[in-house]
Amino acid sequence: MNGAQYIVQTLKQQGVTQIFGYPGGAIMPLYDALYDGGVEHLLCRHEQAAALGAVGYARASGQVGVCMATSGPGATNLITGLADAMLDSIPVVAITGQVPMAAIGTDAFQEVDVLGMSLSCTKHSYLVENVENLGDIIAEAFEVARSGRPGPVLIDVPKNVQVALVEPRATVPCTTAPNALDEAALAKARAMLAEARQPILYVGGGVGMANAEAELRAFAERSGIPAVTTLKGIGTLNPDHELFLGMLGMHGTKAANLAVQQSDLLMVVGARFDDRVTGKLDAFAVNAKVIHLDKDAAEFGKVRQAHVGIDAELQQVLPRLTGEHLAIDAWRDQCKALKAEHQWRYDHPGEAIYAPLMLKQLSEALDDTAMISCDVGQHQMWVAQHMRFTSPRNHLSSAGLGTMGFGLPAAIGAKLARPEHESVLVSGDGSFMMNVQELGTLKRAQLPVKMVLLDNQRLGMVRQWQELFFDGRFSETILTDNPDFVAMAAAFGIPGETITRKEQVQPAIARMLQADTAYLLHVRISEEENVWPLVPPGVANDQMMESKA
Ligand SMILES: Cc1ncc(C[n+]2csc(CCOP(=O)(O)OP(=O)(O)O)c2C)c(N)n1
Repeated sequence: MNGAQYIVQTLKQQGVTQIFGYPGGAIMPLYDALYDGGVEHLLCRHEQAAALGAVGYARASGQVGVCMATSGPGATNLITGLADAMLDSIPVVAITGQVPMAAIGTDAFQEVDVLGMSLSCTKHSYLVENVENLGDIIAEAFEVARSGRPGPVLIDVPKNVQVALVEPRATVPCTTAPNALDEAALAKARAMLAEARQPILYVGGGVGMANAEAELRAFAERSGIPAVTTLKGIGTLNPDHELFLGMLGMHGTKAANLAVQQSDLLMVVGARFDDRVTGKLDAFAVNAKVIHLDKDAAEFGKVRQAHVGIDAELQQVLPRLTGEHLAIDAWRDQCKALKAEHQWRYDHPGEAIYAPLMLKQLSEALDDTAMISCDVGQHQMWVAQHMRFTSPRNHLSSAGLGTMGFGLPAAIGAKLARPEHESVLVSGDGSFMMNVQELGTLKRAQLPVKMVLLDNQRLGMVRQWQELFFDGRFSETILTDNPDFVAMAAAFGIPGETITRKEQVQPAIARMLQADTAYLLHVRISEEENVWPLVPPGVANDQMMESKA
């Protein structure tokens, strides 16, 4: 067999059943091997969407997502998706074709140094120089992508390696052993928990990535510590629990931010003190000691000093942390009171559609297995605030990179990962246009992805900041020249409708969910609506703005 066939064989050995990609000159041998190679390949309409499709697939399934592209522009188009996967710790393997080894360094047609370009946005990158190494490199790449703190890995395969003949050999199974638990650190963490009067459990995306939701929920139940999550941690904890205070940070709940600010101990699990979480760092939870649990020890002290950092598998360490219900009744009552005092309000005057209420109604119309992908902006924050998630695998949001254009390809990837579950996109009119060509991919794959497009004819989140912090100078954020979105969907054979008034919302959601095809629900909303609350730049998280005044 040749190198390209060897790649397909090794991918199958890794359990790969779905690839997202786009062909071109330097990867033609691999596409030839895929022709009857027995692995599904979805032709996307842009390599960025192929990478983000793989991200969506990985996020929804917990498996490694796989994407591929040709050299040069195909490879550079993948880069945004890899950076997205890097910042959100998503396991992805990307395979790029490269010009033949002999041509590397000659400015050959469609030659770019994708390995060099990828180094800062992948966990690891390989250039395969010898066909003999292909199998081992691919096996290792999958292990690197999914082990420890997951992330993207790039394998660049020159064309001559793809066509070279090879005698396949069994790949050496590559597994990494977990670290031994640091018993002294554990004992210190237990003592800190026992002493704390106002502890908060601060949960990030790392818990879901480690499949440690059950252990985390058991710990939260046992200890009775009030809890908050990051954007990526949404779904990890029981959303209906009386001690769950919601998301913290810039657009977090008031209850979450106030409780965190008053806490004397932050137990941080699989989170990284992102600046969207902390706001003004030196004013963030100033009286709190920190216990930090993470699979990536580089996070300890990176942004906020930890009193104890434990680098361990979360599934192992969480059950060993505390056996008892902490004696913090007064604090629990205080947190419950904060939660009761700062409930969301959905009473909104007028006939126009109020996006937070609409998203709450959408959430109520879906069951707990539905996967919601979103784009970036106001609608993304409204999804995080007003939709209910019981698993982090159901909330696909580009948290770290904030990649506009993420939503549609991610929703496609999610639907392929879990065809039995509803895949719903919530997008904004700006973001939707960033990967709108993927309507063609939807059509090709005939996937019943449901799309809710919240159209405020603005780059809403930027408009909001211009209104609040740039004296209302709306520089390049007005999109009154948007296309007719329903007609555009129709051009791809996708039915849809536009709604503009509150009373149309629930029947339209029902029609969308009843459709057995893809569907576009185009929702006109006011351009003046803002996301509240908001921690303005440069202040502490307890200084949240709740309105323009
Ligand atoms: C690729 C990319 N370019 C620019 C931005 C900056 N940005 C963040 S939110 C936003 C506006 C998004 O507008 P839209 O998709 O309509 O959503 P809305 O905020 O109106 O809900 C922009 C331009 C980004 N996050 N990603």
